Amino acid sequence: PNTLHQRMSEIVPNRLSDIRIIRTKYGKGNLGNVTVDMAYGGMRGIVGLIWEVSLLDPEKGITLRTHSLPELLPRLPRGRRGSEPMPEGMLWLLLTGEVPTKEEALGLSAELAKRGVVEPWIEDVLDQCPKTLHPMTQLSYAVNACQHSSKFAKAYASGVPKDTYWQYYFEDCLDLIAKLPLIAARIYRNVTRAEGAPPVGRGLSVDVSLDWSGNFARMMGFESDEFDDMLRLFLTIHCDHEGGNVSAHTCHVVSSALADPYLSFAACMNGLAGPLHGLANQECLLFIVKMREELGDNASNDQVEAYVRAIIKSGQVIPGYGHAVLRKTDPRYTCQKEWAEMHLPDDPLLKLVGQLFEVVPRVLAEGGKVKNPWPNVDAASGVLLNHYGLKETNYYTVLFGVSRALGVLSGTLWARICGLPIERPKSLTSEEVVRLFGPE
Ligand code: CMX
Repeated sequence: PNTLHQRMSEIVPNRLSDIRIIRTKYGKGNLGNVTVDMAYGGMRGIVGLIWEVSLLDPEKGITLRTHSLPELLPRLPRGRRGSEPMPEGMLWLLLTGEVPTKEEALGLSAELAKRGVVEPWIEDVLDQCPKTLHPMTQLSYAVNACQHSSKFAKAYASGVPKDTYWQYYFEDCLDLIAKLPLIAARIYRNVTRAEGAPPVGRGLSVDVSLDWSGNFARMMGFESDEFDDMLRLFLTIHCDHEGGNVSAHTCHVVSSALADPYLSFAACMNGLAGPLHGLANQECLLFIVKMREELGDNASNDQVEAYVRAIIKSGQVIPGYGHAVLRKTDPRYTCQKEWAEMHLPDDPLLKLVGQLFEVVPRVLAEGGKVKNPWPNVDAASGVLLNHYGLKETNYYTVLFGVSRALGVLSGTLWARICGLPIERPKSLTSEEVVRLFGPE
């Protein structure tokens, strides 16, 4: 079958010619006005980026290369084991715009397994991290260290022509995606080891007969087929959420200075580690567990509502609810909730997830301050992980990050294919705002 690189090499020239035509025809099109409030307000609503691989609709949720999640999930190829789609298929789709055949996805899976090696000194660096160093910090640290073997950085330094950059960038992206399960599993094993036990040391390696998720699960120490399938689903659906969110945008802006994929993705992970973004999945499970401790297993909706109101009154946010762009229930929440209802219907935490869904949107909608009262991707994911024994909440964002590599590296690779220039929006001072709009 086609390798991903062959298919990309066929697609790239056609797509570049399409983009040239689009720019000639519509280059002067106006994408909207920017107000002073938008500049102070986190740039909400300002269209200022091209991100080829996904688009977020406020009502319908994410479309990945024009496919909505509910439409896409049944169509993505399954591997030799399990019944959930392989994230490798999602990677193929994001990069090429085409749903791969099963053979193509399996070929990519085998290629990633072959590339899944990490320099031993980086393993040693991770083994020397204190157990208490946050797993996201360790992930960012290790990804930065992998920059040592960047093919793009080396090619750039040797002066290769600009229109070949993407080829080296592509190599780095696949290498990095292939290394992530090994890095992330080592972090998991190290942070969860018993007090006084030695770090992982040598002996953690990718099994070429397993897929990307199966390898990740096995290296973390999980053995069940159901866990593998849950991980496949998790890694498939967390991959991308268009270009303006903190993690994707960070990857994009850092890479626009021609920093290689390792440096760009490490920066992206630092953004994902913020509590208003990826860290919310950790915060969300902690919130649900604490609520259960206080209310017990038979709480009424009225009790849940009183608990939620008290949290909001104390000035905290309800993790897992709200979104900067979405205005309806996140389809990524829905598919995780459906999985949970099928596989862990009696989990007491799942019951609380359901009760929160009945209570929180109504409470948040009161007063009209919160623009989106509905659940986002993080509202249910922790309950799944916890159910299968992955209880270390401070690790959850690492899983989000491993999945996010598929989307942000695809989007960023396409930015390099298109030769987008270094990013440099204009900023103003408050004095300048007054000078522009104020009285003499
Ligand atoms: N609980 C309580 N208050 C909330 C809220 C929530 N879940 N969501 C929004 N609000 C508040 C905001 O804090 C803000 O209050 P102030 O004006 O007092 O600062 C007000 O409502 C308006 O916010 P908004 O315009 O609706 O939302 P933003 O675009 O500013 O922020 C987000 C979006 C996601 C940061 C916010 O909804 C939030 O903090 N949610 C909880 C954290 C979370 O789940 N994050 C994960 C998002 C998905 C992801 O990136 O992984």
